[in-house]
Amino acid sequence: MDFGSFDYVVIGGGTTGLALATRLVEDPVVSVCVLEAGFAFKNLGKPNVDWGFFSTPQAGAKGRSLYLPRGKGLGGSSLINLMTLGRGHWEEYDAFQTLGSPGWNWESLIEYFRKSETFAPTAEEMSKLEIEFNPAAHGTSGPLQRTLPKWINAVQAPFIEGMKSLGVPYNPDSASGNNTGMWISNHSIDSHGARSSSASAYYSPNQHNSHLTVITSAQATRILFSSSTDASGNLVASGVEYRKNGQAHTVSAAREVLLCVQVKDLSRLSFTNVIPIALGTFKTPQLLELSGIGDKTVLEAHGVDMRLELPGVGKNLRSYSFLLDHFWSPFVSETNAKYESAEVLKDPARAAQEWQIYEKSKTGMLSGTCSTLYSFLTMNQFMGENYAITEQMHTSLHPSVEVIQKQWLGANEIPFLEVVLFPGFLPIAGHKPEDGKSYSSIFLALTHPFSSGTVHIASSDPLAAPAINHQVLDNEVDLNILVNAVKFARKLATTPSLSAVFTREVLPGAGIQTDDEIKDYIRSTVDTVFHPIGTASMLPRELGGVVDPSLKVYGTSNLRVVDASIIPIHLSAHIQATVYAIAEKVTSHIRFVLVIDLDCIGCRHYHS
Ligand SMILES: Cc1cc2nc3c(=O)[nH]c(=O)nc-3n(C[C@H](O)[C@H](O)[C@H](O)COP(=O)(O)OP(=O)(O)OC[C@H]3O[C@@H](n4cnc5c(N)ncnc54)[C@H](O)[C@@H]3O)c2cc1C
Ligand SMILES: *[C@@H]1O[C@H](CO)[C@@H](O)[C@H](O)[C@H]1NC(C)=O
Ligand SMILES: CC(=O)N[C@H]1CO[C@H](CO)[C@@H](O)[C@@H]1O
Repeated sequence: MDFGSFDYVVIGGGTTGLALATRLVEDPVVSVCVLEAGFAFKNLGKPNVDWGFFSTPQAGAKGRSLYLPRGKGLGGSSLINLMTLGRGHWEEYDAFQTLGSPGWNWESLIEYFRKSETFAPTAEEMSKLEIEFNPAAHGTSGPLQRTLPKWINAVQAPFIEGMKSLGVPYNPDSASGNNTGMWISNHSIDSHGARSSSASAYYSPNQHNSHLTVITSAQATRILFSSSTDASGNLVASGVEYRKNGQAHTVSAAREVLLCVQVKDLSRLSFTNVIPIALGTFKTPQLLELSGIGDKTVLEAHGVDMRLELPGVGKNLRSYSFLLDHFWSPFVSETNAKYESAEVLKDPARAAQEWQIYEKSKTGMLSGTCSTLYSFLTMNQFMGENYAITEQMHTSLHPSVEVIQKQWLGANEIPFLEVVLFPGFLPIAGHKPEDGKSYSSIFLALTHPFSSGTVHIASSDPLAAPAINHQVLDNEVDLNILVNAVKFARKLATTPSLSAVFTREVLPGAGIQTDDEIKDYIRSTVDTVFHPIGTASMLPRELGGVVDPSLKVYGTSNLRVVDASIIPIHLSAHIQATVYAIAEKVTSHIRFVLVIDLDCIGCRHYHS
């Protein structure tokens, strides 16, 4: 069955997919269809939806398979993420350009960070949290709602003092291009205390727009191509095959546009009739491979006919790796009982009381994620004398990315470690808090790992999960950075301001002292921060790139990838703000081209 024809078919109604689709239908003559594998949720705050992937067994993590949640449903991972908003360092965005993508730099992205968000703190909040900000870097009328925390744990003040005593400065505005130091978190939470996701922020206000068609429970299985290529020999995507209720269906891009452009100039096709893929870092390379686009050996191994050879598909997966098992945090300390920790919520009476506070005033422990202080440290801020890292060391990074990261290692400007205070015992497999005690955890994460992995199809069955292999900690550089991170946390715990607060080290624990013991502890507890990128990298084609600077898949006329998989080098940031900015930037780009292309305007009038 053929569902119909549209100007754009957006595959994936996740974080970027919905941002892109709803921006495109702002142009009243444009029609967009979104295909989403999951459902639409009435209660946007608490959907229980997760693809629930696992990595292949990781040699660097003692053979463990890491749990890799991914949101499934309208809103994608923005429905289940931990709502932290942040931006990286300006040089990290400029690196996109250095790596070969003109126009992708901090200066140009800042406009789209602003466009995506609304941030309106009160003067009282700002003085209480010692925040000053450059208004030019913050948005005031975008869909995504960004707020400051309404509840701050009492351990935070001595923690800030302890960090300062080790030379880590407080940063009053981390979102203006310099994110080093400590700062108060911002979350994708609205002023009523509810999650702001791409579903609530972008989709809800547009759900009755008749130019926007959303097909849920529709899992894309293959991209369809026209039998002939365009004038430059590029593949022309003509539609998408998808599965709904066990039945195969197809959806096509608008025939009128196709026809009109064919008559005039086929090279213009790339500007209309576009099929953006927004399935996220794990599923985008899978759909490309299922459609015959990718590395020849991978496709052959699974009996998929090759349509277009692009060896970079599914390679260069970069992900944060960090110390602790289930979610994060290697360092846990028992905390002086006068400081309450998240454990108090296990008492049903206390939890009910906190719910009441939240319901009534949208404040209290349940109004956010409890973590409100984030720090991003440059090498000299935590490595001490211990730079056991040289430029000669072996890594599994893409060579161009490796050159840049090695420069950053020595320069002490770009953060290499994230340190987050959590007022409680983070979930760590095999370890549990004791009843009645208070805890604090310090989450220690690599921001620029030197290991990189792959995502490929594991079979030609489109409904099967892809094989995800991070190759976590496959090199000594990452391991040494984390060893020094653990030592830094230990030093922090014994600073004068924290020694009376952090009363007993629980993890790694007093029995773990030598570097080898710490390395072993790291391998047992390392896990990802859920920020995978890079499996359809925006890099030059000859360097293994999959998309060009307009996010068009090389060798195709009208296929684009618009999600986290295009990011070619990692950032010292939680990535959702960047992912929204990418969607905003590419929409502006597509629409700009439509406006200046007079022949295509003719097509669109004909179409509408
Ligand atoms: C548990 C968790 C916590 C996180 N915490 C944070 C945080 O606190 N701060 C932060 O900045 N970032 C966080 N992240 C990361 C951030 O949320 C993601 O990087 C971002 O949402 C990715 O957006 P995306 O558009 O690339 O993919 P997604 O939002 O995952 O969208 C992909 C969409 O495609 C759909 N889809 C997949 N396959 C198909 C198919 N074949 N057919 C049709 N549809 C399909 C999916 O169902 C999904 O809706 C977290 C992520 C997770 C999973
Ligand atoms: C970045 O911010 C930190 C914290 O405010 C500050 O100490 C540092 O000097 C800044 N770096 C630059 C290059 O401005
Ligand atoms: C990471 C982030 O966006 N931090 C911002 C939180 O809000 C304050 C207040 O404006 C800003 O100064 C930070 O830059």
